[in-house]
Amino acid sequence: MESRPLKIGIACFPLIGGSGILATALGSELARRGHEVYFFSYAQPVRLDLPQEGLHFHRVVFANNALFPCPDYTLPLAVKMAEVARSQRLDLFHVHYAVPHALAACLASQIVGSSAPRIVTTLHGSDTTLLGQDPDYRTAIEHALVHSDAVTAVSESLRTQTQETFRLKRPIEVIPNFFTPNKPKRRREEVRRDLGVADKFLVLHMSNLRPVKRIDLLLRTIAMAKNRARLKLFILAGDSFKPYEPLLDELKLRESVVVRHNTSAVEEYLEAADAGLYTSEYESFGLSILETAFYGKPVVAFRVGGIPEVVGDASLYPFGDITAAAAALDALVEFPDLARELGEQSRVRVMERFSADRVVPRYEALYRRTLASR
Ligand code: GMT
Repeated sequence: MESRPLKIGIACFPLIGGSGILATALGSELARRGHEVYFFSYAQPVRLDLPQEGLHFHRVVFANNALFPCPDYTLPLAVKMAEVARSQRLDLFHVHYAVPHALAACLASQIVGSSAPRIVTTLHGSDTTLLGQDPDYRTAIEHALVHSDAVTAVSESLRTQTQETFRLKRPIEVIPNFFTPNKPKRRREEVRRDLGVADKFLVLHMSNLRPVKRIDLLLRTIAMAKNRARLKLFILAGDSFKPYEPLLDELKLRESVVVRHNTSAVEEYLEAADAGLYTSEYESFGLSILETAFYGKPVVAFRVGGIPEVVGDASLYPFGDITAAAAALDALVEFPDLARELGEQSRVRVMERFSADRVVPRYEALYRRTLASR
């Protein structure tokens, strides 16, 4: 198969959130492998380090024409993608989420005409789990999936759910997320001192705090732990923690919880932690869980969505069983050697399955297959 470097347009959300983080990491890896990568988004993705050879960023400005009562994103995105596809002769668009990115790619492709880039769409979850249930969006998502040249899902669980939701005839390939740990800039002891955790057992939670993350269950799990006085929950929040302040007081957890906001340098906190706690009611994959495991920290979580595919089944509990989750945390606090051993097992597992070297070539192979079938 031809192996010339490719010109790839990536459309993603720029926010702290797994899909944007994955798309950004993928773009960087592809550029490092010699491809030219063009990002499209309304802001520079949080972990996109520019300048890097082979990486380009095209900002999309929301259209706020006085003729229309509300701003529009999909049209300006499609136009920008079409312009760059023409001027740079892009081979393909790799879009993260059907709405709005694959739809914009479909429109861009129609604008460009016969030399249009191929479209690879990666599903991260909400196209299927949320918008797929909404009649206002469902048809649009189906259209985008049918008109993509290839569709991938980040877990087997999401693939199954997508096939059931949309009854698609087309194949969906599972290509899981990957992660490359960075070396922390500060030492573990320094970070722990800064967080005021001293010799406490540091339990990390990283998320955007959306309702699906069930922060109520996260706090209640800590409140149930027998060893609550010996641990600290550190929440790295991608959004405001304000809605959960009353529950913090109700559960008398002020002393047990530290919250920090919007940081892209997660590695030093991952290194400083002793374990991870995730209480989502659904995760198509759970990129934060993968990141936690990559730093050798044991993860306590519920057995939902794609999480068992990431960390295996052993340390997972039925959704909502905070008694079991709290008992698991207690055991880790009481037996720190066990915590380290479980963390190490988890690290070996994820390194084998979810390193960039394992996963990125699968995307490259898919791109080449898709182009070959033109
Ligand atoms: O839920 C989030 O944290 C954000 C969301 C996103 O769009 O970034 O995450 C989704 O995509 C990630 C990357 O594939 C997955 O790791 C998350 O599990 C998925 N979130 C949900 O399924 C709720």
